[in-house]
Amino acid sequence: MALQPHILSDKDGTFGPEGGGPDSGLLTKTKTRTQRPPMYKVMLLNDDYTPMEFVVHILERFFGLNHAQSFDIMLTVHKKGLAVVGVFSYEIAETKVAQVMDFARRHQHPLQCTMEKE
Ligand code: TYC
Repeated sequence: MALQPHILSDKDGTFGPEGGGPDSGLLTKTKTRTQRPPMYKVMLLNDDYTPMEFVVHILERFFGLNHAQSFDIMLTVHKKGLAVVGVFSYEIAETKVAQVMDFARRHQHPLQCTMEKE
């Protein structure tokens, strides 16, 4: 009568070679989602005192915009109250805001620049 080798069965495949048991040689893949860093909108706010040319100069100097782009954005702020002038990583946005606020303060203009998570 033949022996019944049931104790060696591997119905669930745990012990390979196709299963994922110890030393089976199979690699398990873990899907890792890469998170993009949050981005921040930098905005200029309108006021009644800062000269238009000063705002245009700020946009050219700190945001790398040409004169026409700068004039357009300045006019949008003037008419609508505020406008987004660029979208940056946290550190870059923080630096732009600080540069604008410092430059405006040194020229004694009340211009306000803020940032907000997108
Ligand atoms: N409103 C200002 C004026 O009439 C011009 C201005 C534009 C001020 C944009 C601030 O962010 C600003 N002189």
